[in-house]
Amino acid sequence: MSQQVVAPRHPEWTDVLIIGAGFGGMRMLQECRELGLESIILEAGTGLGGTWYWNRYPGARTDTESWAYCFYFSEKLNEQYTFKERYATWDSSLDYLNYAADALDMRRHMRFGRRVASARYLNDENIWEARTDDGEIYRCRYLVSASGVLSVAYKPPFKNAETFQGEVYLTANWPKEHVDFAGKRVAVIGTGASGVQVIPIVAHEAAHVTVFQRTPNYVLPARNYPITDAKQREIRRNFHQMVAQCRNQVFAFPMTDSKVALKDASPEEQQRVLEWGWEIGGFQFAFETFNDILTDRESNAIVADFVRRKIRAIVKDPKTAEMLCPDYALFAKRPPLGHFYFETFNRPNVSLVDVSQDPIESMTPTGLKTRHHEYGDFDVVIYATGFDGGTGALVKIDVRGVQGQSIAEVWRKSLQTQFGICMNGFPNFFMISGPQAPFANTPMIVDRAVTWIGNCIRHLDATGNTVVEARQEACERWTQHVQETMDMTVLADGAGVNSWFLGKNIPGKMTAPLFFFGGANTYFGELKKESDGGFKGMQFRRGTVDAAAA
Ligand code: NA7
Repeated sequence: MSQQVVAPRHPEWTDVLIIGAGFGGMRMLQECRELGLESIILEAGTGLGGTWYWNRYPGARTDTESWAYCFYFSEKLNEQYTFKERYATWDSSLDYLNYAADALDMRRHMRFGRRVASARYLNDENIWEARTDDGEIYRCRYLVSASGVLSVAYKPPFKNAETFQGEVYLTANWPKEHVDFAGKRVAVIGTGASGVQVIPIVAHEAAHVTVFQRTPNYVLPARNYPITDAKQREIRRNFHQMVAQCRNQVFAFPMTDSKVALKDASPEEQQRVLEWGWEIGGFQFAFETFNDILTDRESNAIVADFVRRKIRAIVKDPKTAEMLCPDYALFAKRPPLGHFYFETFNRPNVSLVDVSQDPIESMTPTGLKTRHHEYGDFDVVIYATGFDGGTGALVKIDVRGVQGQSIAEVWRKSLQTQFGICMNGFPNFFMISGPQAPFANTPMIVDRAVTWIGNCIRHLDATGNTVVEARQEACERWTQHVQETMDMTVLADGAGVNSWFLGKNIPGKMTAPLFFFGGANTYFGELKKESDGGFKGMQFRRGTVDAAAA
């Protein structure tokens, strides 16, 4: 077999090379402009949008209110945009990002169809060199990864997967062409946030949908609604208030954390407030009702019981209802928002199969086999089986630091970062939404991280230095803090239920908290403290920056 030899091309120079043209990459591009730095974004897709470019399955939408899932640096940008629904569909999110790219003239910095395969730090020149998988070479002063928290899809390696004769789709890599389910028998594997969104929509069209569930989820009602003109005016009027609200909320949502502990309320008051939360929907159910749901096990158990009662009230078949009832702490796994999810199981064309004790092992030409059963007769199989979250994207790229060590090797031994933004041994390298940053309303996390990166680069310049990296002690401190804060919440229980917050959903992946759950608002405070205090956790020094070597 002849092997294609790709001739090395002349490296292209830019001050900042950004990987990924989603929210993070675009926000970084804006910061580079403010810093007066030239930047290029390399994007694997043929268009911008990141998550919303790839996850275009029917039903895909945000779980954050659309008007708070945006760029926050320009009121004018949002004033001229009309949000359509409480939760933006994938194409509305894409529309917003495309609108922003045009309004801010960002496209000329973006190169599409470029997948970064490797990046290495060149010690002598103090520059980064990145290569795409088709052989392009870029050199830069700063390398910024905005490659996404959930961008590497996980597809379980079922035996004989290739023998299935029907159509196969992955929610995380959905085709651009319309997929027709009319009259088809569809199997959906997975009931996380993606499965929960796709199942009700496909059920409207398909002849039959069989849902294969391994772990049931606490699906909270989203209570979506169209945005009226009056609501739109209110959104515009309250822009700054919304930004302030997000910065103060534990998950950076546009809501106000309750100041009341459930355990301090009477049983009647508990039920009254939870009913209110259930009706108002979304994450307000968890955050505007009581403030101890994530930290107090007894309070959590009362709320979990409340949700189970709702499931039993909605789902008519008692056996199905029981299968849909989770028995672990609410938030030990990320609770999805549902759009008539539980109601879907009352449809005559939807059935639920519990594979928790009888795992799926292989595919057949017409369906799949668990250890004890065979399920056949499917025209379509949809995998909604999640992501190699947090670390997946950077592990896939061969990123090498000062000693030639790869991020994959380093993280295999121990995951340690400063704020999920930078690492020891990887100078002038920044991660946007890297592991150990909060998992919350992503655009806000990204916004604060990029502001911090911008200030760090300003500090570097102001001190006459050219090399910056996180101090090892600072990374150890942050890692310990990430662990301790996680241990203070019920999220630590995720270890027992395959939580991707801990890397438990990927067989063989090291288990560690992949996100900071001490509160997004606390995180923003920590970032500010570090920046205002002169970046004590970072070490700055002089090195050559040899653009001429590029
Ligand atoms: P998730 O939340 O990781 O869900 C993946 C689902 O796939 C989940 O129900 C898994 O069951 C299931 N799964 C994974 N492997 C298997 C096998 N081998 N057999 C059966 N079922 C399996 O990913 P999503 O894409 O839904 O959501 C990820 C995030 O994206 C979401 O939280 C939002 O923030 C956006 P399990 O629960 O592990 O037992």
